[in-house]
Amino acid sequence: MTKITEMIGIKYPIFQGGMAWVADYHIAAAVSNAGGLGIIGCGGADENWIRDQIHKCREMTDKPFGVNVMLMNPRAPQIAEVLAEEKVKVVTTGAGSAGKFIPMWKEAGIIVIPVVAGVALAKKMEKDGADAVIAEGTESGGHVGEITTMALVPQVVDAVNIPVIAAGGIADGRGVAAAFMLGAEAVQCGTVFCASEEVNIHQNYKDMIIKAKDSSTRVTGRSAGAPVRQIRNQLTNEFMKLEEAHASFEEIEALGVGALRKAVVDGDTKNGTFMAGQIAGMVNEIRPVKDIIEGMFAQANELLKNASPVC
Ligand code: TUI
Repeated sequence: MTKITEMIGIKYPIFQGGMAWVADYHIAAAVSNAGGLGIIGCGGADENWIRDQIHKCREMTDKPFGVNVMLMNPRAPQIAEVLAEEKVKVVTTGAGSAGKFIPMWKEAGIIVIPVVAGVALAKKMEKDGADAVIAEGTESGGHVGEITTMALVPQVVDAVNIPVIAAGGIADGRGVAAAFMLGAEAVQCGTVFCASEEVNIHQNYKDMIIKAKDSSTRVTGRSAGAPVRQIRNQLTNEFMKLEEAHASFEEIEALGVGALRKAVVDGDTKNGTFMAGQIAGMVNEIRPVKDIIEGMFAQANELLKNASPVC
C-alpha cells in the first residue's frame, strides 16, 4: 500500500500513461481490471470522443480509471468541462500547465495529477491544488522534457509535499524498485503497455517496439518547441534533416501532422510517428496486461525484500 493506492483505491501502484491515439478504453479498462490505473489519453481528440470513451470504459470496468488531457490540444477547455461533468476519478495532464483547470476539477471531486518535467512546475502544481504529480523523465516516449528520471524524481520528491509518481524508463520490477528508492509512491509506464495484447494499435507498432534496441529512439521537434521521442525510421531521418537545415517551424510541423495516426491506425512504418521510450529495447514480447503488472510487482517485491546494505 502506498499513498497513491490509498488515494485512488487501486491494488498496484502503477499508472498506464495516457498516450495520444494509443490509450483508448481498451487498454485503460484492461489496466484498471488488472489492478492498476488505466488512463484514456485525449491527445488531439475532441470532447465528444472522450465522453464516448469514458462511457465505453465504464462498461468494461467498475474499477477506477483516469483521463489524460494533452494541454496543447486547442479543445482542452471543452474537454476539461466534460471531465468535470462526467466526474471521472482521476485526471492527469501533460504538455503544459494545468493550473487554470484545477479548481473546476477539484470542485467536481476529481483527483488531479499533472505530469511535470521539472521542479518549478511541480511546485506550481502543488500550490494550485494538485493531489500528486507525475515526474516524467526524458527517457519517456512522446513529448519529453530534458531531465532524466534518475535526476528528476528525487528532486521533485524533495521539492513538494504531495506524492510523486515516477515515469520514464520503467518497464520491469527493477525500474519499479528503483523508483521507490528515489522516493516515488507509484510508477507510470507507457511503452511496456504498447507491447500488450489488449492495446488497440496496429501490429506494426507493437513489432517496432519489440524490435527496438536501447539506441533506437530519437527526439525530434526540439527546434519547433515540441520535442518528441519516437522510434527511429524514415520520418525521423527526414525530421533530423529539416532541423539540421534550420527549416521553419511550419515545415517541421507539417511533416508531423497526422503522423501518429499513420503509426497507430495504418501501421505505416516509414511515415508514422512511433512514439516510445528508451526502455523499448528491453521490451521484447507481447504479453497480457495482467502478466505485465503482476510480473513487475512480484519482481520489485522480491528485490526490495532481499535488499541488503550496499557496503
Ligand atoms: O505530454 C506528454 N507526452 C506526450 S503528449 C503527446 S501528443 C503530442 N504530439 C505531437 C507533439 C506534441 C505532443 C505525446 N506525448 N507527457 C507529459 C509531459 N509534459 N512531458 C513533458 C511535459 C511538460 C513539458 C513542459 C509539461 C509542462 C511543460 O511546461 C509547461 C509550462 O508552461 O511550464
